[in-house]
Amino acid sequence: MKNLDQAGAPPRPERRRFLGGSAATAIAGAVAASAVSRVAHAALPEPVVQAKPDTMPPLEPANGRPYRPVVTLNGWTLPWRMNQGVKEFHLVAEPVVREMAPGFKAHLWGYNGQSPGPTIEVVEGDRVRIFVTNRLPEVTSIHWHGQRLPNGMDGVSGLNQPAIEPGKTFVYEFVARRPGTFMYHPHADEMVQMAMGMMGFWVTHPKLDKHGKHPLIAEVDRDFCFLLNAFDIEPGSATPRIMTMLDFNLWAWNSRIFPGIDPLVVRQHDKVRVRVGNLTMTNHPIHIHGHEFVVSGTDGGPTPPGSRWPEVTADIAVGQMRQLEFVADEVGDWAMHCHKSHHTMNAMGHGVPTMIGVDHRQVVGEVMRLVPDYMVMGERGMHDMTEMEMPLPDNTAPMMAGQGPFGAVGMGGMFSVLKVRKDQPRGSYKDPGWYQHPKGTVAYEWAGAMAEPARFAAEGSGSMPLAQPLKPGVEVRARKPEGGHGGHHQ
Ligand SMILES: [Cu+2]
Repeated sequence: MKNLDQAGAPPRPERRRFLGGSAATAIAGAVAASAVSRVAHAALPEPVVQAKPDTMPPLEPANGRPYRPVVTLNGWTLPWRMNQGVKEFHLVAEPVVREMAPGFKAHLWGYNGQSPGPTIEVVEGDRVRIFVTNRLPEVTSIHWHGQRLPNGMDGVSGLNQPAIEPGKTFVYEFVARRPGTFMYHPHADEMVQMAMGMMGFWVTHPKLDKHGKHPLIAEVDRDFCFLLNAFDIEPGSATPRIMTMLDFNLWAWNSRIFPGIDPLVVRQHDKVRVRVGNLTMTNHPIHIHGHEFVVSGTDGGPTPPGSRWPEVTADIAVGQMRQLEFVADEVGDWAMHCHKSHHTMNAMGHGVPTMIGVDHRQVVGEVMRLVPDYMVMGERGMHDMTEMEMPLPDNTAPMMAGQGPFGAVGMGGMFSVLKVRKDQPRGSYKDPGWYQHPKGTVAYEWAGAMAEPARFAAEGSGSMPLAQPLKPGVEVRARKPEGGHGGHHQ
């Protein structure tokens, strides 16, 4: 197995030991090239594995037709070899340890060392041959979600092919007929294998005309992609519960959770494309601050320009893919996240009652005499959770974490930051640090006199007069039910 190290990064000592010297400094393209020279005549391409959850620089195509490669958030692109005009890839389905956030490692199933598996990038019209080796303890198969291909290559085990037994390698071969954004995932014991993290991204770049253009697919400066995925991992454990149908507790982008998700770094005025695929069991309204985007493509391909309209949130349903495109013309650190608020939190106990407005001072004293460690959560909202140093079981992601330039961000899960910078070098994805706001452009505390609130005099009473006079007012105090996971399904 070959290891792919980060392009240009100095080798870490432990990696050097593992790789034994020169290979550790190889850049991604060189790895691909050496893989070709060393095994060009072997029957099976040597699989390339990735040991780290870092965002790898775009993999410039070393051979085949040129294209502008994508950047997989906290992921990488699988090198290939050309074999008599066919692009050959080797995917290995296997158990992996994925760092989902610093300090939190999950035991998942994936491909070539990571979950999700590596992104596969090809060009419209390429003939593609993919070797799939099964190193799982049970059968698997791969379905190439969204592709036009011969029926026997569609990967539904039992329907289109026999399932791949443990230890066996199958070969898929087809022509990438349609440009766009695709995914791959098993179609054997699907619920378990997808709950364990088996999935990957696939991008087919367009074939261009003689002017280097495509009528519906624009060239962009930055092209990001990630999959939406979800896990149910009890705090303190490392392996997902596989029988969970809807009640997941970790909402991830490429099996990473905030603050473990890398920022999307762009240069001001860059044309940016973000490709998102949803392999969770619920929809995710993906929201970008500071900019409007258009949906330039779906699962079915590029959208005709006349059908596009500006939005700031795109709902991405289960099994769907969307391409969001915009010009990043506003500098700053812009939040980008799923708009379901509980998807921007990490695992927590669900039976937390609403404590806002409940004064605990007396009760706490009473309880603390009985339980010295007793701590009240959520009395003033849940923000205290971001600063509370609560004892967590080992290998647990904090519920809401991440430190920004002004304090705790109070987010987890499906959250990242779009960093737009005027002086970001072209093609550089290096994190520029926090945005330096020009003087006078940050919200600030009011220090002057407070005006008395002017109550609006003519309050409405609905569209019709009441048939009966009102009884004296009743105040409602809402409180979430305690215990169990009921009613928290999506
Ligand atoms: Cu969501």
